[in-house]
Amino acid sequence: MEIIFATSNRHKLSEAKGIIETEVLLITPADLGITESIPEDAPTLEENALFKARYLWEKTGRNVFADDTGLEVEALNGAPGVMSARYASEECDAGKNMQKLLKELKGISNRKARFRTVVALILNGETHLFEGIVKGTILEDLSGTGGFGYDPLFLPDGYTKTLAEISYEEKNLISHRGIAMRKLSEFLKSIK
Ligand code: ITT
Repeated sequence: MEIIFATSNRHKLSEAKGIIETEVLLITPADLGITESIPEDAPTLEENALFKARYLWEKTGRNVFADDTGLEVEALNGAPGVMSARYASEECDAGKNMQKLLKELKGISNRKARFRTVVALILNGETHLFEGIVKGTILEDLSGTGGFGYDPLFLPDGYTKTLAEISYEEKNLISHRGIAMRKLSEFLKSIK
C-alpha cells in the first residue's frame, strides 16, 4: 500500500520512514508534483494536521497522513506551541527560533517543556488521530548538531544528551514523532 505523508520537511520524512516504511510505501506531495504550501494557521495542532491531510485527500483521493508538531513550554503558557515553525519570523529559521526562545526564558528557572505531535490520518475517507508527547527541559545553550528545529535545546527527561546529540534511531525511540508514528504504524498493521 502507498500512503502520502503530507510534509515538505525532509527531517520528518526520514524519521517517519524509519518507523512506517515496513508497513506502507511513503510518498510525499512533491513526489506527485504538488508543491504549493498548505496553510497552517489554525489555533491547534489537531486542526492543522487535519487540514493538511484533508487538503491532500481532496486533491488526490489517496490515503494520506499529516503531522503537526509544537514545542510547548510550561513557563510560557504553552508557547511557542502551534507557532513553533514561525516563532521568531515568517522565515521558519530554526536558529532564530531558538534564540528567541532563549531570550523569552532568560532568568526563568522553570525550564519544563514538551514536544507534542499530532498525526491525522485519512484512510479510505475515514479520519484517525494519533498523539505523541516527550517531556524534557530547555537548556541555557545549544548542544549538538543532529536532528532539526529546537532539538539542540531540548533535553529529554532521564537523558544527559539533547535530541540533537543522540542518533536518529535513538530519537525515534523516545520522541513525540516516534511515539505518534508507532501508533499510526500499529494501526495500519491492525487493519491489513
Ligand atoms: P510540514 O508542515 O511540511 O510537515 P514543518 O516544518 O512546517 O513541516 P511543523 O509545523 O509540524 O512542521 O513543525 C513546527 C516546527 O516545530 C518545525 O519547523 C520545527 O521548528 C519544530 N519541530 C517539529 N518537530 C520537531 C522535532 O522533532 N524536533 C525539534 N523541533 C521540531
